[in-house]
Amino acid sequence: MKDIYSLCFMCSIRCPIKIQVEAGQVKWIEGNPHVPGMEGSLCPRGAAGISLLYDTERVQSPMIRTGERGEGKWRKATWDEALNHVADKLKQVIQTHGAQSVVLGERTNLATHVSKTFMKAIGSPNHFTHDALCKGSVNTACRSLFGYTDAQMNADMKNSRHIVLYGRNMFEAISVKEVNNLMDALSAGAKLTYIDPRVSVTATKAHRYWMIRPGTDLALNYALIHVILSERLYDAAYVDRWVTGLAELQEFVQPYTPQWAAEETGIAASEIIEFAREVSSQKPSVIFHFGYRGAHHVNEIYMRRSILILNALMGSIETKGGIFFKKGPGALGRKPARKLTDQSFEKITLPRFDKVGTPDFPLPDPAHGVPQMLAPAILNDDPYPIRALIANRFDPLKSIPDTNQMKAALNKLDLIVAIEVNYSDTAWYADVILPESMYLERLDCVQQANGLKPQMFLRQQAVAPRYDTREAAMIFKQLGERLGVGQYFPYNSMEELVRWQLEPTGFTLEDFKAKGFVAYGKEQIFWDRKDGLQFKTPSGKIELVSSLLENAGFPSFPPYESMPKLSGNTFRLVVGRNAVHTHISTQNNRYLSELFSENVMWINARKAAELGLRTNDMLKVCSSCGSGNVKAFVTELIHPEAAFTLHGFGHEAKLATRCCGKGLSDSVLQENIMDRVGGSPALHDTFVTVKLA
Ligand SMILES: Nc1nc2c(c(=O)[nH]1)N[C@H]1C(S)=C(S)[C@@H](COP(=O)(O)OP(=O)(O)OC[C@H]3O[C@@H](n4cnc5c(=O)[nH]c(N)nc54)[C@H](O)[C@@H]3O)O[C@H]1N2
Ligand SMILES: Nc1nc2c(c(=O)[nH]1)N[C@H]1C(S)=C(S)[C@@H](COP(=O)(O)OP(=O)(O)OC[C@H]3O[C@@H](n4cnc5c(=O)[nH]c(N)nc54)[C@H](O)[C@@H]3O)O[C@H]1N2
Ligand code: SF4
Ligand SMILES: [Mo]
Repeated sequence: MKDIYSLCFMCSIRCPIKIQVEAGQVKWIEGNPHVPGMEGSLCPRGAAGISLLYDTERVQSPMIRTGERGEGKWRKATWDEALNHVADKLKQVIQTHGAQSVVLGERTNLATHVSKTFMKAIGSPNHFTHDALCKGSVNTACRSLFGYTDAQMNADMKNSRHIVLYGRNMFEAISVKEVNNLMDALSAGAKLTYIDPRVSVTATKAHRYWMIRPGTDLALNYALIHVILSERLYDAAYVDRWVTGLAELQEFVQPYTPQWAAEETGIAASEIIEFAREVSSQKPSVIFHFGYRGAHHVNEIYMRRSILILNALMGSIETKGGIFFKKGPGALGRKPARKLTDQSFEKITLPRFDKVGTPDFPLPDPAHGVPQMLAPAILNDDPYPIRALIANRFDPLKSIPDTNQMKAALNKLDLIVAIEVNYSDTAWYADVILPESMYLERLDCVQQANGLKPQMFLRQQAVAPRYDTREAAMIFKQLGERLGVGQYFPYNSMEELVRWQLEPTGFTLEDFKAKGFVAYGKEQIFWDRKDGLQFKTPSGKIELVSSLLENAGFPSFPPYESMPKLSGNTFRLVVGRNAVHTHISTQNNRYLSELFSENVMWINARKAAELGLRTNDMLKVCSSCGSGNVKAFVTELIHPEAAFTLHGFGHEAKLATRCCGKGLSDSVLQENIMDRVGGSPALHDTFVTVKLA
């Protein structure tokens, strides 16, 4: 038995793992015992990686479509044949419509610098990642206050005294280290406050749980800020030194009293006041967690800013037990791993397909773009015709709101390529599928893991590929060569690429064998709170009145707009995850589909009684853009205005036999509406009607 240290990829948290291999077979996977917070533990999906490895329903060789799109008629192809086919089509598209008519969308991954290089090399500005769908508005909110993205920040839960989670369902929407840190904090006496219109597993572990009226967290936060400022509960020394715009904030929150918020949120004014006092007494070691998925409402950026502002008032930014900025090797005078995107490319002057970075859409992060603009851009040839889509580890049909709109858009394309491991719905709809080796079968690009201690991790290959599959970084290189830009890919194997990446770091590939990671230094790095906080805003401080927002013509504190009260059989659709599945990608996993095979719709018991609905009744659910059937789950554990379902079900790919046709896909119902300032879709701003099917 051999131990191999690697990184899980059953979801993109990438937990460090130890894989036990015997005679070329994976026998066991567990959390990497050398990594604090992992120590052997794994989530159910991580453990089910073995089942993905041995899955006979994976894509096993390159496939070229022979029937109509979505009909499911395929022929197997060799790699040469499939890559030549894709390269020839891309050449035609580029010749006729220009390189900008090629779009590449992917879930951010370790080889993202390779796919970005591919796009820069062919001259297209149109690389996007999933980021905005997940947390684009959180990203923009963080930049508006601190000049850093959410990805450059984290929370030191382990040392916190009070943790406040707004629908951050940590015990079900899992990151293993985070779960363990939260449990450690709770064992050490920290308090947990959890706010969600639905009693999630995390709610059941909290000291204080508020079943908030859906969509009204911003009202709650304005009232909390009101109390904290009027009772002077904030960290005055920190705020005086590091925060600008307090006077404007104070004036703004004047009308937002706890009594006002009680009406909007359903949370009693006395509880809001009591909580503000309690949490402030523990400052600065408190965390108002800025969330993970922040793609709920059209005013999302302001909700996320209000959470971050609460931290600023508590002085909990850049402190033990609070929120901190991640430090890179530069903090120790060292160098990070190289990326292919560090090379120089010809400048691309055309705007992006989503217009991010133009006056139309100034604030979302251009490193990620805005995926939900894809269908409107294709359908309207706006800003120009788009003719080819490469979807890498990403499923636009299920992961972007309004599936019907997306299908219409895909129908307009000359070429759809999916780089996949499974028959996802988008792969099923594609013209060509290029199968990637799954994570246990490949050496991947270096993971630069910045944090309190900068480190690097490596996904090391555990076993040889079972089928005729390749790594995405090799696929992009081989496509690049066929398009005449092979010089940007200076490697012939993953090992050569990783060695090239590591050159400036002072570490070698061999250094990763023992534990799967290397550390640049031993000590935690915090900046000096007296004089050394390095905010990247124009003022060098936390900008409550944000130059980023104001310079782009957006207010820092827009007046609160009340959420409409719902009645009858109309509900606000809210969605989320459970511990067993990853988004849209694990529903066909043999182990996980046995544990949980079909989503249901949570309906409040009192409302269900009014409407004559019972658990297991088949419901017909309609929105303005789609409809479908799903079973009812009648419960007191949800607010009467919300209807909740798990994301990721209702698969259409017939070769994914364990999940095809089971449950309902939320993206069919969700309207393609968004936070135009922050950049995220508003996944919880669709109203649905519910009746017996
Ligand atoms: N309607 C709706 N849309 C959403 C959300 C929602 O709740 N509702 N959630 C949003 C959020 S938070 C996120 S993060 C995104 C996630 O959106 P996606 O990234 O699209 O979803 P995933 O399930 O993570 O995986 C996408 C695909 O990656 C494939 N895959 C898995 N491993 C590999 C691999 O090693 N190589 C390759 N090439 N492919 C692989 C899977 O088979 C799957 O088809 O969706 C967002 N979109
Ligand atoms: N098991 C598992 N773990 C995962 C993932 C996965 O797919 N599966 N994906 C990872 C990724 S990419 C992400 S983004 C994270 C997501 O992590 P989270 O953001 O924590 O998870 P979601 O399930 O998307 O959270 C939605 C929660 O918000 C609640 N909610 C709905 N409306 C409101 C509201 O108005 N106010 C408040 N306060 N709450 C509301 C919902 O009821 C639900 O419980 O999980 C990560 N971990
Ligand atoms: S949270 Fe679970 S599925 Fe995601 S990387 Fe970690 S172990 Fe794997
Ligand atoms: Mo996400």
